[in-house]
Amino acid sequence: MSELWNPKKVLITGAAGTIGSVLREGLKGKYETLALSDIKPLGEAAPGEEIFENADIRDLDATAATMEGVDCVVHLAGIPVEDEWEKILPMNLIGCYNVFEAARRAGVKRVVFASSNHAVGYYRRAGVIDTDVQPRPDSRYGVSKVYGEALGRLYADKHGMAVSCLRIGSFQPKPQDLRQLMTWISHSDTVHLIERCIDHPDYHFVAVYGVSNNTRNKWDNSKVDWLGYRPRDNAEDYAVELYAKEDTEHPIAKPFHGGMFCPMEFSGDLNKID
Ligand code: 15L
Repeated sequence: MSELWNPKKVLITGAAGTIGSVLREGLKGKYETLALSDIKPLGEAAPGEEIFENADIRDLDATAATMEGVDCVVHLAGIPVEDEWEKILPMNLIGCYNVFEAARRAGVKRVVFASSNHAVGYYRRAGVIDTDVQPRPDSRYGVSKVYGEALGRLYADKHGMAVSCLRIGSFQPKPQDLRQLMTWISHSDTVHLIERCIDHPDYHFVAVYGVSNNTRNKWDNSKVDWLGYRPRDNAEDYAVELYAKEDTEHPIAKPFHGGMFCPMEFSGDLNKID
Protein backbone atom coordinates (compact mmCIF):
# COMPACT_ATOMS: atom_id res chain seq x y z
CA MET A 1 0.00 0.00 0.00
CA SER A 2 1.93 3.02 -1.16
CA GLU A 3 -0.71 5.79 -1.17
CA LEU A 4 -1.91 7.14 2.17
CA TRP A 5 -4.43 4.78 3.77
CA ASN A 6 -7.62 6.64 4.59
CA PRO A 7 -10.58 4.25 4.66
CA LYS A 8 -13.87 5.95 3.87
CA LYS A 9 -16.18 3.02 3.40
CA VAL A 10 -16.13 -0.02 5.69
CA LEU A 11 -18.38 -3.06 5.19
CA ILE A 12 -19.32 -5.34 8.10
CA THR A 13 -20.63 -8.78 7.10
CA GLY A 14 -22.76 -10.47 9.74
CA ALA A 15 -23.61 -7.01 11.07
CA ALA A 16 -26.78 -8.26 12.80
CA GLY A 17 -24.82 -10.83 14.83
CA THR A 18 -23.48 -10.65 18.37
CA ILE A 19 -20.16 -9.00 17.52
CA GLY A 20 -21.63 -7.20 14.48
CA SER A 21 -24.23 -5.30 16.50
CA VAL A 22 -21.63 -4.13 19.02
CA LEU A 23 -19.26 -3.11 16.24
CA ARG A 24 -22.01 -1.25 14.36
CA GLU A 25 -22.58 0.85 17.47
CA GLY A 26 -18.87 1.22 18.22
CA LEU A 27 -17.95 2.44 14.73
CA LYS A 28 -20.95 4.74 14.32
CA GLY A 29 -19.92 8.00 12.65
CA LYS A 30 -16.26 6.98 12.39
CA TYR A 31 -16.11 6.43 8.65
CA GLU A 32 -17.91 8.26 5.84
CA THR A 33 -19.97 5.12 5.16
CA LEU A 34 -20.55 2.06 7.27
CA ALA A 35 -22.05 -0.63 5.05
CA LEU A 36 -23.80 -3.47 6.87
CA SER A 37 -24.75 -6.85 5.44
CA ASP A 38 -26.53 -9.87 6.86
CA ILE A 39 -29.21 -12.41 6.07
CA LYS A 40 -31.01 -11.29 9.22
CA PRO A 41 -32.88 -7.97 9.61
CA LEU A 42 -30.63 -4.98 10.27
CA GLY A 43 -33.30 -2.42 11.13
CA GLU A 44 -33.29 1.18 9.92
CA ALA A 45 -30.13 2.68 8.43
CA ALA A 46 -28.72 5.45 10.65
CA PRO A 47 -27.08 8.45 8.92
CA GLY A 48 -23.88 7.27 7.23
CA GLU A 49 -25.05 3.66 7.13
CA GLU A 50 -25.86 1.58 4.06
CA ILE A 51 -27.87 -1.59 4.61
CA PHE A 52 -27.75 -4.84 2.63
CA GLU A 53 -30.37 -7.24 3.93
CA ASN A 54 -30.66 -10.80 2.59
CA ALA A 55 -27.01 -10.50 1.56
CA ASP A 56 -26.15 -14.18 1.68
CA ILE A 57 -22.41 -14.85 1.63
CA ARG A 58 -23.17 -18.32 0.24
CA ASP A 59 -24.03 -16.50 -3.01
CA LEU A 60 -21.06 -14.88 -4.76
CA ASP A 61 -23.18 -12.43 -6.81
CA ALA A 62 -25.15 -11.31 -3.76
CA THR A 63 -21.86 -10.82 -1.91
CA ALA A 64 -20.34 -8.91 -4.83
CA ALA A 65 -23.30 -6.52 -4.76
CA THR A 66 -22.27 -5.36 -1.27
CA MET A 67 -18.66 -4.48 -2.13
CA GLU A 68 -18.96 -1.41 -4.36
CA GLY A 69 -16.61 1.37 -3.27
CA VAL A 70 -15.61 -0.50 -0.11
CA ASP A 71 -12.11 0.16 1.27
CA CYS A 72 -12.14 -2.42 4.05
CA VAL A 73 -14.32 -5.43 4.82
CA VAL A 74 -14.75 -6.69 8.37
CA HIS A 75 -15.89 -10.26 7.77
CA LEU A 76 -17.88 -11.52 10.76
CA ALA A 77 -20.62 -13.54 9.03
CA GLY A 78 -20.68 -17.29 9.55
CA ILE A 79 -21.59 -20.09 11.92
CA PRO A 80 -20.12 -18.98 15.26
CA VAL A 81 -19.90 -22.36 17.03
CA GLU A 82 -19.20 -26.03 16.36
CA ASP A 83 -21.87 -27.44 14.07
CA GLU A 84 -22.62 -30.05 11.41
CA TRP A 85 -20.35 -30.07 8.39
CA GLU A 86 -23.42 -29.42 6.20
CA LYS A 87 -23.76 -26.01 7.87
CA ILE A 88 -20.07 -25.15 8.31
CA LEU A 89 -19.20 -25.90 4.66
CA PRO A 90 -21.52 -23.42 2.90
CA MET A 91 -21.26 -20.61 5.47
CA ASN A 92 -17.72 -20.73 6.78
CA LEU A 93 -15.83 -22.16 3.81
CA ILE A 94 -17.75 -21.27 0.64
CA GLY A 95 -19.05 -18.05 2.21
CA CYS A 96 -15.61 -17.00 3.39
CA TYR A 97 -14.17 -17.65 -0.07
CA ASN A 98 -16.97 -15.60 -1.63
CA VAL A 99 -16.19 -12.66 0.66
CA PHE A 100 -12.45 -12.64 -0.16
CA GLU A 101 -13.07 -13.21 -3.86
CA ALA A 102 -15.83 -10.58 -4.17
CA ALA A 103 -13.58 -8.16 -2.28
CA ARG A 104 -10.69 -8.82 -4.66
CA ARG A 105 -12.88 -8.34 -7.74
CA ALA A 106 -14.15 -5.03 -6.34
CA GLY A 107 -10.62 -3.78 -5.60
CA VAL A 108 -11.09 -3.81 -1.81
CA LYS A 109 -7.70 -3.14 -0.22
CA ARG A 110 -8.16 -4.69 3.20
CA VAL A 111 -10.04 -7.54 4.91
CA VAL A 112 -10.33 -8.05 8.66
CA PHE A 113 -11.37 -11.67 9.23
CA ALA A 114 -13.01 -12.92 12.43
CA SER A 115 -11.01 -16.07 13.10
CA SER A 116 -11.19 -17.75 16.49
CA ASN A 117 -9.12 -19.21 19.29
CA HIS A 118 -10.63 -22.54 18.17
CA ALA A 119 -8.17 -22.49 15.24
CA VAL A 120 -5.58 -23.37 17.90
CA GLY A 121 -7.89 -24.89 20.51
CA TYR A 122 -6.03 -28.18 21.12
CA TYR A 123 -2.93 -26.47 22.51
CA ARG A 124 -2.62 -27.10 26.21
CA ARG A 125 -3.48 -24.34 28.63
CA ALA A 126 -0.40 -25.21 30.67
CA GLY A 127 1.58 -23.38 27.99
CA VAL A 128 1.47 -19.92 26.45
CA ILE A 129 0.96 -19.78 22.68
CA ASP A 130 2.05 -16.95 20.42
CA THR A 131 0.83 -15.74 17.05
CA ASP A 132 3.27 -18.00 15.14
CA VAL A 133 2.00 -21.39 16.36
CA GLN A 134 0.87 -24.03 13.87
CA PRO A 135 -2.89 -24.50 13.49
CA ARG A 136 -4.38 -26.91 16.00
CA PRO A 137 -8.16 -26.76 15.53
CA ASP A 138 -10.47 -28.36 18.08
CA SER A 139 -13.60 -28.68 15.88
CA ARG A 140 -14.94 -28.39 12.33
CA TYR A 141 -15.63 -24.78 13.29
CA GLY A 142 -11.95 -24.39 14.24
CA VAL A 143 -10.92 -25.93 10.91
CA SER A 144 -13.10 -23.39 9.10
CA LYS A 145 -11.19 -20.60 10.88
CA VAL A 146 -7.82 -22.12 9.93
CA TYR A 147 -9.12 -22.20 6.35
CA GLY A 148 -10.18 -18.54 6.55
CA GLU A 149 -6.72 -17.58 7.83
CA ALA A 150 -5.17 -19.53 4.94
CA LEU A 151 -7.42 -17.73 2.45
CA GLY A 152 -6.31 -14.47 4.04
CA ARG A 153 -2.65 -15.40 3.50
CA LEU A 154 -3.38 -16.29 -0.10
CA TYR A 155 -5.16 -13.03 -0.86
CA ALA A 156 -2.42 -11.07 0.90
CA ASP A 157 0.46 -12.76 -0.96
CA LYS A 158 -1.16 -13.34 -4.34
CA HIS A 159 -3.28 -10.20 -4.60
CA GLY A 160 -1.60 -7.70 -2.29
CA MET A 161 -4.61 -7.34 -0.01
CA ALA A 162 -3.88 -6.35 3.61
CA VAL A 163 -5.41 -9.06 5.79
CA SER A 164 -5.80 -9.37 9.53
CA CYS A 165 -7.10 -12.50 11.24
CA LEU A 166 -8.51 -12.07 14.74
CA ARG A 167 -8.30 -15.21 16.87
CA ILE A 168 -11.16 -14.04 19.03
CA GLY A 169 -11.47 -15.49 22.53
CA SER A 170 -14.71 -15.29 24.52
CA PHE A 171 -16.65 -12.21 23.39
CA GLN A 172 -19.02 -11.47 26.27
CA PRO A 173 -20.24 -8.41 28.18
CA LYS A 174 -18.42 -9.97 31.16
CA PRO A 175 -16.62 -13.31 31.67
CA GLN A 176 -18.98 -16.22 32.26
CA ASP A 177 -16.80 -19.00 33.68
CA LEU A 178 -13.31 -19.76 34.97
CA ARG A 179 -11.87 -20.43 31.49
CA GLN A 180 -12.87 -16.94 30.49
CA LEU A 181 -10.54 -15.52 33.14
CA MET A 182 -8.00 -16.29 30.39
CA THR A 183 -10.02 -16.02 27.21
CA TRP A 184 -12.44 -13.12 27.74
CA ILE A 185 -12.53 -10.15 25.39
CA SER A 186 -14.74 -7.22 26.34
CA HIS A 187 -16.94 -5.34 23.94
CA SER A 188 -14.84 -2.19 24.02
CA ASP A 189 -11.53 -4.04 23.58
CA THR A 190 -13.06 -5.83 20.57
CA VAL A 191 -14.09 -2.56 18.94
CA HIS A 192 -10.62 -1.15 19.67
CA LEU A 193 -8.89 -4.22 18.14
CA ILE A 194 -10.99 -4.05 14.99
CA GLU A 195 -10.39 -0.31 14.71
CA ARG A 196 -6.63 -0.92 14.87
CA CYS A 197 -6.96 -3.50 12.07
CA ILE A 198 -9.00 -1.10 9.94
CA ASP A 199 -6.96 2.04 10.64
CA HIS A 200 -3.35 0.87 10.90
CA PRO A 201 -1.57 2.65 8.04
CA ASP A 202 0.14 -0.34 6.45
CA TYR A 203 0.46 -4.08 6.93
CA HIS A 204 0.50 -7.20 4.79
CA PHE A 205 -0.84 -10.04 6.93
CA VAL A 206 -1.33 -10.40 10.64
CA ALA A 207 -2.86 -12.97 12.99
CA VAL A 208 -3.65 -11.55 16.42
CA TYR A 209 -5.42 -12.90 19.50
CA GLY A 210 -8.62 -11.11 20.42
CA VAL A 211 -8.26 -11.12 24.18
CA SER A 212 -8.57 -8.48 26.89
CA ASN A 213 -5.78 -7.45 29.25
CA ASN A 214 -6.50 -10.47 31.46
CA THR A 215 -4.10 -11.29 34.28
CA ARG A 216 -4.37 -14.99 33.31
CA ASN A 217 -4.07 -14.50 29.55
CA LYS A 218 -2.05 -17.26 27.84
CA TRP A 219 -2.12 -15.82 24.31
CA ASP A 220 0.99 -13.83 23.51
CA ASN A 221 0.47 -10.91 21.11
CA SER A 222 3.97 -9.48 21.62
CA LYS A 223 5.04 -10.25 18.03
CA VAL A 224 2.20 -8.05 16.75
CA ASP A 225 2.73 -5.21 19.18
CA TRP A 226 3.20 -2.85 16.18
CA LEU A 227 -0.54 -3.13 15.49
CA GLY A 228 -1.14 -0.89 18.49
CA TYR A 229 -3.76 -3.10 20.17
CA ARG A 230 -3.80 -2.04 23.83
CA PRO A 231 -6.64 -3.85 25.63
CA ARG A 232 -7.81 -2.27 28.87
CA ASP A 233 -10.31 -4.61 30.48
CA ASN A 234 -9.29 -7.45 32.78
CA ALA A 235 -11.38 -10.56 33.50
CA GLU A 236 -9.71 -10.76 36.91
CA ASP A 237 -12.15 -8.08 38.12
CA TYR A 238 -14.79 -10.85 38.02
CA ALA A 239 -12.67 -13.64 39.57
CA VAL A 240 -14.33 -13.72 42.99
CA GLU A 241 -17.79 -13.88 41.40
CA LEU A 242 -16.68 -16.68 39.06
CA TYR A 243 -14.99 -18.77 41.75
CA ALA A 244 -18.23 -18.65 43.73
CA LYS A 245 -19.99 -20.48 40.89
CA GLU A 246 -19.85 -24.25 40.43
CA ASP A 247 -17.07 -25.32 38.04
CA THR A 248 -18.83 -27.43 35.42
CA GLU A 249 -16.07 -27.55 32.85
CA HIS A 250 -15.71 -30.96 31.17
CA PRO A 251 -12.47 -32.84 32.06
CA ILE A 252 -11.51 -32.98 28.36
CA ALA A 253 -12.20 -29.26 27.98
CA LYS A 254 -10.09 -28.22 30.97
CA PRO A 255 -6.56 -28.96 29.68
CA PHE A 256 -7.02 -27.08 26.41
CA HIS A 257 -7.26 -23.46 25.31
CA GLY A 258 -10.36 -24.21 23.21
CA GLY A 259 -12.38 -25.55 26.15
CA MET A 260 -15.89 -26.75 25.36
CA PHE A 261 -15.40 -27.81 21.73
CA CYS A 262 -12.54 -30.16 22.68
CA PRO A 263 -14.63 -32.95 24.28
CA MET A 264 -17.29 -32.92 21.54
CA GLU A 265 -17.22 -36.20 19.56
CA PHE A 266 -13.85 -36.94 21.19
CA SER A 267 -12.44 -40.41 20.50
CA GLY A 268 -8.73 -39.60 20.64
CA ASP A 269 -5.92 -40.20 23.10
CA LEU A 270 -5.42 -37.32 25.52
CA ASN A 271 -1.82 -38.38 26.21
CA LYS A 272 -0.91 -37.88 22.58
CA ILE A 273 -2.10 -34.25 22.51
CA ASP A 274 1.13 -32.77 23.82
C1 15L B 1 -15.76 -18.71 19.62
O1 15L B 1 -15.08 -18.61 18.60
C2 15L B 1 -17.23 -18.86 19.53
O2 15L B 1 -17.78 -18.05 18.53
C3 15L B 1 -17.93 -18.62 20.85
O3 15L B 1 -19.20 -19.22 20.75
C4 15L B 1 -17.14 -19.20 22.02
O4 15L B 1 -17.05 -20.59 21.88
C5 15L B 1 -15.75 -18.61 22.04
O5 15L B 1 -15.11 -18.85 20.82
C6 15L B 1 -14.90 -19.17 23.18
O6 15L B 1 -13.92 -19.85 22.92
O7 15L B 1 -15.25 -18.91 24.35
